[in-house]
Amino acid sequence: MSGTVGQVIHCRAAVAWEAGKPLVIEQVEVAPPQAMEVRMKILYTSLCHTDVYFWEAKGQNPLFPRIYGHEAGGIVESVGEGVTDLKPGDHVLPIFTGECKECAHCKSEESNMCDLLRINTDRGVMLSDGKSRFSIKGQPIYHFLGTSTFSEYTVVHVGCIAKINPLAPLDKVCVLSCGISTGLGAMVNVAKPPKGSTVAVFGLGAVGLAAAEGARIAGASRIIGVDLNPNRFQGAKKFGVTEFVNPKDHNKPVQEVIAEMTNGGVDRSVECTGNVEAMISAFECVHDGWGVAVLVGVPHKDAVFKTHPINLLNERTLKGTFFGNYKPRSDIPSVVEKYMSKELEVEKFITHQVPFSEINKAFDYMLKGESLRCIIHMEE
Ligand code: CXF
Ligand code: ZN
Repeated sequence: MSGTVGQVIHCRAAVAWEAGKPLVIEQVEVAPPQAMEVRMKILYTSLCHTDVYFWEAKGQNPLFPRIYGHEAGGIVESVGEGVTDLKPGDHVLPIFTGECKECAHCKSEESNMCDLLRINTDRGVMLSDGKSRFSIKGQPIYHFLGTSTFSEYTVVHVGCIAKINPLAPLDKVCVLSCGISTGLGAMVNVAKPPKGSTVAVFGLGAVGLAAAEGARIAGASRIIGVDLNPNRFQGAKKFGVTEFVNPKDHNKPVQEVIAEMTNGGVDRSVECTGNVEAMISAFECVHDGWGVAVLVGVPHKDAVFKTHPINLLNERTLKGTFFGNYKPRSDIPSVVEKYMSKELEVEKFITHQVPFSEINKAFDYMLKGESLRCIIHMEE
């Protein structure tokens, strides 16, 4: 690897030239890392809904050409000036949001919303100099979420990199760099269900199933899965879901159905769809006196959450969370350790695998709703 230090690397990347059009594998140039940056070799990456959402460019300013991808695992190739805690050969997960360790958020035990490095979906360049590290014959290609992992090599700010146990299999733990940690953390860090409690999870995609997995780990006695798609119910049992409610099967609001099933409401609920009606149901289905609802799903930009204030006065708590309240550098290594100690299972989230040259298949599986996570193997 040392032969490439300080040099431009020529490698393959999957470039999105236009919104919604298949990615094209191209030869790209990847510039060396600048101050506080790390250049890493991606070994495995997986597709998350956020990649698909921005690639489709529905309702936002599209930046093209762009290299998508943010859930991944790999190895440090070289580091820029000022990077002291990472060295070539370290095993790492890039994270779409960062931790500078210096701002008020990073210094607070309660927040992971770093001022310097928090997610920015509109930026397509590196923070330090406003330039891209990717190009094709000199034409700049935009970054995505500061990670751009659909490339054999990428450049990431050091604050957006979690250094993990080198014994952890990267083809499995790569899924911990976004969706699974988001759902898991929402449950174990924010909802915190007491042992034996009753929990509802709205949305049984990868994030919701990770929330269910968190409830299982916490020792919840009943985990009620709520989804409009009955095909998801069978598979959800593996993640600890004990009962199912399909709102379409009832002619009253699902919060009333759940209240009847649970003698007044669940102790905790986690919402992972982003649909504002589901968010309201998730809040109103928690028990008065102690119930806590946690919002995770990303709503439509014009959505408005509406509930009668008495629902709060009656001692229900409404919370929201971002990336499961995990601080990327400080906390994600310990999530990897939960996998290593077999407390957390990640294999069951991995439903598909494709070689990098067939990355567009991963988009098809996700768009058809067939996959939870599809691992893309960079080395074929
Ligand atoms: C999401 C979280 C909310 C904003 C967009 C990104 N996380 C990763 O996929
Ligand atoms: Zn994601």
